[in-house]
Amino acid sequence: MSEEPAAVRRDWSLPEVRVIHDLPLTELVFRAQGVHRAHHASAEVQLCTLLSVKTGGCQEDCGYCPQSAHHESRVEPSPMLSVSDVLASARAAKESGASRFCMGAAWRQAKDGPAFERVLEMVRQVRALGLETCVTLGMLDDEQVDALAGAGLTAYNHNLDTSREFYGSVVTTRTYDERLETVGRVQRAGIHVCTGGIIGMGESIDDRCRMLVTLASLEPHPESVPINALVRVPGTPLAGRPPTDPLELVRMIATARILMPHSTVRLSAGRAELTDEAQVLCFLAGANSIFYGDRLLTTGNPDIERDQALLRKAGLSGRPLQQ
Ligand code: SAM
Ligand code: DTB
Ligand code: SF4
Repeated sequence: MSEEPAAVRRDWSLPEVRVIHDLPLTELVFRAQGVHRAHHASAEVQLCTLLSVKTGGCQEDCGYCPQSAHHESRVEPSPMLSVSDVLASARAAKESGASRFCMGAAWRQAKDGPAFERVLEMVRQVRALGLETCVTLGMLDDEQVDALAGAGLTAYNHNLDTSREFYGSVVTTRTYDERLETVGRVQRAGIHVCTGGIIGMGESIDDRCRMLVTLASLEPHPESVPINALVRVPGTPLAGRPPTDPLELVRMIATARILMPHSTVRLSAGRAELTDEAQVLCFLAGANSIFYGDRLLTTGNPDIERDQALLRKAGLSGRPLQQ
């Protein structure tokens, strides 16, 4: 913790962010690492395990997502998991060293009734294990946000995905403002917000920087910021995109770290295609969280043994449980 903490800003302009993003990579990573160690335990990585509790058949048309009913991606809709199945996965995640358990549902918006009640019970019981608990259920109204807060939810994931300008090229069934409204509701209820985006969908570098400007304008800054590299799933409209250059991921992570010094920055989807060296460069650039476990929601992730070996080789350790 050698540097004076930089003042947190919420008024970044696109040109300012673009200058940072485009710095020589060594300079950018050096600066990001300085911010990182001023605010975080520099050898600690948060391990979050993801579980899809309601898979497929989603009404939204998000171009990247295999769970959309609009695409040919052949993720069969499946019934919602039981609370006891979820709890068994959460216990296993805890035993493997995860400190956060994140549950996803392929919903446009959470609907009141038995399914939502079941999610609340999942949150209560996962929380009772001492794990941080996160859910991502689509759009929420005020009552649902309050119910989730009452169940002890730690964080709500709701990604902005990209810039306002590029958003309509990827999703047409909801608006950017609807996304921001849910994020605002969650923040007002005092639940931590986990919000970030995806690179590699055909957006420009300015689009990436605009998304970071918007994320860094939130009050408070998001507690966590997932940076996903597009997983190109056959049958989705974005399946034919070229692979994301890992160094572009490094730039994005470093810029997010500099803009949002206190946030946990998560190196999220896309790790299965990254080498150990590329991942370590992401950690050097300020990433301090990963999804940990053999699967993301419907696609693969490095297995636990590979991640444990990576952390060991790099001399990093999982963030301890905070009781
Ligand atoms: N249905 C809810 C929603 O959209 O908010 C929650 C689940 S949704 C799958 C959560 C996030 O996963 C999306 O916002 C998107 O950022 C990310 N995601 C989905 N498919 C992806 C893909 N193929 N590659 C990278 N990230 C993806
Ligand atoms: C986030 O930013 N990435 C996660 C989590 N939040 C919910 C989801 C990644 C999904 C990748 C594609 C899949 O496995 O279906
Ligand atoms: Fe549905 Fe979420 Fe996938 Fe969009 S990202 S299609 S809202 S599950």
